[in-house]
Amino acid sequence: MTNTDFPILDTQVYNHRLVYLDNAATTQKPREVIETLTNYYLTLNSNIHRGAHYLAAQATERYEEVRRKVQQFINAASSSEIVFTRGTTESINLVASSFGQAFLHSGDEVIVSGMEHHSNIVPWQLAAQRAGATLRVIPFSDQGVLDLDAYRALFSSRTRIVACTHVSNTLGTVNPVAEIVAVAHDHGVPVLIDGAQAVAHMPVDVQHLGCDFYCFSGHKMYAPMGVGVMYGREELLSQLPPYQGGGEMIKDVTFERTTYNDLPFRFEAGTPSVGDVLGLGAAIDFMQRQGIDNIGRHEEQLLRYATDRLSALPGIRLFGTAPHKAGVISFLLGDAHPYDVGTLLDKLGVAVRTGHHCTQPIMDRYGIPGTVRASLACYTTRDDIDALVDALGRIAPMLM
Ligand code: C6P
Repeated sequence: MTNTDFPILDTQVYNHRLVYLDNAATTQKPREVIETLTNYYLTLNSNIHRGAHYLAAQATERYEEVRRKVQQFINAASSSEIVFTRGTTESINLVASSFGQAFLHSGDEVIVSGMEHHSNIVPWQLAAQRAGATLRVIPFSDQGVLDLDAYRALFSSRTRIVACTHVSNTLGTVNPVAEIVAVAHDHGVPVLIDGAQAVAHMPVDVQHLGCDFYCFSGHKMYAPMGVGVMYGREELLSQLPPYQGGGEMIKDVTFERTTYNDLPFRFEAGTPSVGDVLGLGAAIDFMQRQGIDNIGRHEEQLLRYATDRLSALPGIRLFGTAPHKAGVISFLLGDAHPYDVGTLLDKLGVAVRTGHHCTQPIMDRYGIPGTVRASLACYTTRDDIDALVDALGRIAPMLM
């Protein structure tokens, strides 16, 4: 792979080479994904599932082909378990809303982990408020490792669902999802996994993990913004009421009553973002050509290199030092505000994210306002890490 696969990486920022280390926010898009999107609008654009004409039939076929591709990508048992959404946030809201309506009652409990993105907290809070249920929170250690004994102790006869992230977007921790699921299933409780930060970095097999729901965004795995996936195990998904009403999710409508469509269409009301879905298909092809194991190994080596180099800098504090991590490094430089660090890095061409990363409870846990976060992708190089470390060395005297 070269930069010609990712044209944007040739960008100059304030006369510096762009060093893009904000991949947990969104990855850049390979040329073939951009071309797939462009070609869709140049040659195929039409609404799907409804037109009686050539373009509509072609677009529908391509769209459904991507659904089967996603099924294989995460090893779902059936393509009807794959629901296209706008992203992880919409996927989790869909489950929290529908599951909440069907299964949450006054006095019930929802278990979430203490390292969730707001997208896997607030939808459950909303569902819990509607039902009169409460959230119970799995604590984590200073290193950023979930306390599984505490997790086991959280279960009660009122526990209805567990919602947990696969990989923390702030700490980088890779959580032991299969174990988390097994514990919940021992109590007869289903599990939703937020896979937003996992799918681009490691192979994901939903049947092996055993989870009941698995949610992710296309834009964090080299696909366009505007498309995401909600995987739901068919047996459970078929018991959930629709999330949104509208076209395509119905079989029959009168003013008195509506019968709903089969899975997965029941959960895809309205016109979907067809071009973005095709772009997701191209992104999966791209990742599979690189080899997801190869991407994971590459990022793991870089993470080790970056951790070693950053740890050697005077005054640095790392947040998230779990033994099993993905390519996310959160840190503070002395007492400097993360925003100041990020702004000065930007002037040297280094793009990082600063702030609470939509995980305010993590910041509260450590008693800090935010962190500086560097995050990796398949195109990240040692040169990028060196550029980050050199830039930090240059700005440190201004801030400390
Ligand atoms: N995290 C980050 O910079 P959406 O916005 O729907 O594509 O994804 C939401 C989301 C859910 N869960 C996790 C673990 C995430 O990391 C994210 C998005 C970005 O960390 C933007 S806040």
